[in-house]
Amino acid sequence: MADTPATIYLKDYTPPNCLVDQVTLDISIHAGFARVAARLAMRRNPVSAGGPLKLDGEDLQLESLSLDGQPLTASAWRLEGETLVIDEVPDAFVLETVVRIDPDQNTQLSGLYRSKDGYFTQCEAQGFRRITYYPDRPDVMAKFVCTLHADKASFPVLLANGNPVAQGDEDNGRHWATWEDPFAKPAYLFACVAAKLDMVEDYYVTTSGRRVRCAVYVEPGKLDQCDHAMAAIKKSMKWDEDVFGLEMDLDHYMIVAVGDFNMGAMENKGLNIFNTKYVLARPDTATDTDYQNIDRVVAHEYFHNWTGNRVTCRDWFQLSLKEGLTVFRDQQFGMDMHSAGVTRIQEVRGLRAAQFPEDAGPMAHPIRPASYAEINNFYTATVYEKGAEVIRMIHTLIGKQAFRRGMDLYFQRHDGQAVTCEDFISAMQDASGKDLAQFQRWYNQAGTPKLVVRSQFDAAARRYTLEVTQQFPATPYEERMTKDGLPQARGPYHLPIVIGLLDGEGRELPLRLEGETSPVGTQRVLELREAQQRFVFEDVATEPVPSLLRGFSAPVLLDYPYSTAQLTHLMAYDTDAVNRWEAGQRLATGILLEGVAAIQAGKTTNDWIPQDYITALARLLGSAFVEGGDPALVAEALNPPSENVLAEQMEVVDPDAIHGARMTLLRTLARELREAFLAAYLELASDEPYSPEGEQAGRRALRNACLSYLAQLDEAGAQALVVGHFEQAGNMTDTFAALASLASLDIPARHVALDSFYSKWRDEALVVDKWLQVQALSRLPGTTADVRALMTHPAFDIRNPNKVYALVRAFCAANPKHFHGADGEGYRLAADVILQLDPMNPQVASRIARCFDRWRKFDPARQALARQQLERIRAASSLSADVAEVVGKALEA
Ligand code: B3K
Ligand code: ZN
Repeated sequence: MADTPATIYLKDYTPPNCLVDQVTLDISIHAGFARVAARLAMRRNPVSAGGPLKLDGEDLQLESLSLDGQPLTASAWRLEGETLVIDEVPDAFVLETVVRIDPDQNTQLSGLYRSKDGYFTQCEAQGFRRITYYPDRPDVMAKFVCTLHADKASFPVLLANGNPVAQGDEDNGRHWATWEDPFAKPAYLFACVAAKLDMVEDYYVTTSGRRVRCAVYVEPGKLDQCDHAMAAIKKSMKWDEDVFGLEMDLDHYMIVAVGDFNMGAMENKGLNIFNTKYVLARPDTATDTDYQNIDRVVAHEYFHNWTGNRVTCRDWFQLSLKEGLTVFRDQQFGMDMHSAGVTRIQEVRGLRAAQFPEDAGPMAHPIRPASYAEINNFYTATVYEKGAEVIRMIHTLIGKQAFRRGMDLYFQRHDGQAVTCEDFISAMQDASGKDLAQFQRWYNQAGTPKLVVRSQFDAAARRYTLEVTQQFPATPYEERMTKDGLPQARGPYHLPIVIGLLDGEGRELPLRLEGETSPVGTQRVLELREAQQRFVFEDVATEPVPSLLRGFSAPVLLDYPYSTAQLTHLMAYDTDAVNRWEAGQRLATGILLEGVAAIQAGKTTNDWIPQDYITALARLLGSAFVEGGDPALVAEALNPPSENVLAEQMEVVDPDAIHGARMTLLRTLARELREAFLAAYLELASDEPYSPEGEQAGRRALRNACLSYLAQLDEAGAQALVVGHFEQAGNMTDTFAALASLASLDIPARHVALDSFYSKWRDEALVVDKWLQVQALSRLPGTTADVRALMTHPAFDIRNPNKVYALVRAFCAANPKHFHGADGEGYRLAADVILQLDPMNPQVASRIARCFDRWRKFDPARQALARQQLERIRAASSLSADVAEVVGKALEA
């Protein structure tokens, strides 16, 4: 059995005892190995307690070691595990090392590794130690100069952070290039590339007149897929100047796309490295969603240049300092660039699908955890998405202008530093005058709080009262911390409840709170601080319908006893797009849970679907076509909560009943609203030239939503419509929508479509991923076996993270009917992949392992099957810390 990985605690943080001022790297790449010579100009840290110099290293072969020009004698240094320890160092010194590494065999994709077109790096969080010995921690910030050497014909492009300073040819057909980064940075932001790539460049002139060269490097032959990413860079640069007054600080801003990459992208200073998925796009290869994701990821990485790079994290516990804030910034950018309502709805959907289950499961942690075993396991929905919600709450509580002043103050105080979440909060508090002491609980408490809201209407006194109670039960995180002797204090949260009240005609009421002399607008931010708090509205003539948590103003569960009539009222009249959508989701959830109960009771009818709901959806669909209608919002509203989100609502999850109820609802709606869906489908057809932007994409989203309803009809005519849509599609959005529907239909056209799609796109890796994904998500019986078979198809490669995500993670995370199949085959498949992948790429293996998180929510038979697989994984010899932590916590919780 694998060892339990050691736990690292925030409380144990101590400042580094030595600092690095200057790093001079010389990386020479050869077939089968690379040699890295590092010269570190170091000095003792005046604020540290002293002690030996310790340098992190991983998979390095040390060839030479010298201090101030003198080779170190054997007794002067030692290896403790893989850490290089030197007991005696002077106050200031130069340490030189030469190591040999093997990038060709680096399947972890952390450090320097080989991909199809050359060599690339990924250093966050702790990959730099796989390149050279170094104090690999974010609070050590140094200036870097990097020289690369490689074969010129095979790897004509040599890049590193900062500015190119010199280059030349050398013997044996090799060449070299030196890059210098003028900004001090932590090692996790180091990057270099030696590859054969095509490049497109453009210029952006900043407000202060800096001419920035923007370049996108991609696999040869793919320059026709770079326009959107390039436009996104320039849009992001402009937006950050306009909204936050933040300018690009370098002369070169480069994005390099690579097909083998563990995550989305990486914000290395001036040299971002991206998964191809977030760069390459052409109308026939990428969907509208892909285009939007590219905008967002490009913006995210660019925004990190200030929130993350200029001001970085003191230690990895502070990860949300840069990630939560940067996600918040890319979300604001998304809301400014696309429909604000739809953007926000998609975020809320994502939060419920990924973060709420995480907060309710064995890996629950606060946005700033106080301990971890493997930091790579904490690049989570909690740190990122809940982290962004926490920043958003500050924005709501103090207002846009004070938030901007807080950002300015944060940069004024901390530019060039590695800081903590408290430093950010202090800047916000000092700039706004708002006391944020209690608010900091969001950084330290795990779990999704629940707000229980009850209302009373006193007609005689014309008074409407909302009584809010907060619940925040302890999670396995708090239990674990208590066991570790670090009990975490818990208390009520400080949060904003954005609210409006609607009267019987759907009008917004002017809001006058108790103690105020006149109403202040029709929408208010109520500040909740107490475990129980009451808000009293005066001058209310008739009982209103409350629109609570508008814009999803806090990441909480809301318990308010809405009646069906109130929900349909909100769906029709709420001025807040998120709450209009939310009302529909609530209504659908209630109905679907009744359907689940009916199926569990052995009923096969659909009489649990109220006619009112069908009428409400018909009205909703119609609203897309009236003046001012928003087809994209309607498309969102037509999509009921996913099976996974419904599962979170159940005490014991019944994946078959949930699937059955949801499918019955979709089929019933398809039958009842057939004519409306068909009319909308025809009306929304367009022969405009493709653009991924705004209105056109919204119309496509609604048209494809109608198509997917029609595809539920077990009728030749409807199926022919889907096949026709596939055959005539003029862009990947339409092609993919039709293919996704066909993948769940047991008709000959399914195979014809899948085959023709594959033969057309077999050489376009990202499109092949889509082909794998639609099959992984199929509802058809036999899907688990199909996924297993696809794992041996030439299109699949377990060493490529995108392939694993497209096929295996899609199956495990988004096909609950089959992943949780009663025969246990889904669990076995996942475990097989985790065990095979862990020795190659623990980060990706660990992400698949997270799919077991909710295993205890299922019935005893499924629990037994899941436990069997979890135990089987845990029993493997030499399991990575990544997988060991996830599986260990899943079994312990
Ligand atoms: N900061 C990187 C994440 C790197 C994760 C390494 N395991 C991407 C991002 O959030 O922008
Ligand atoms: Zn980030």
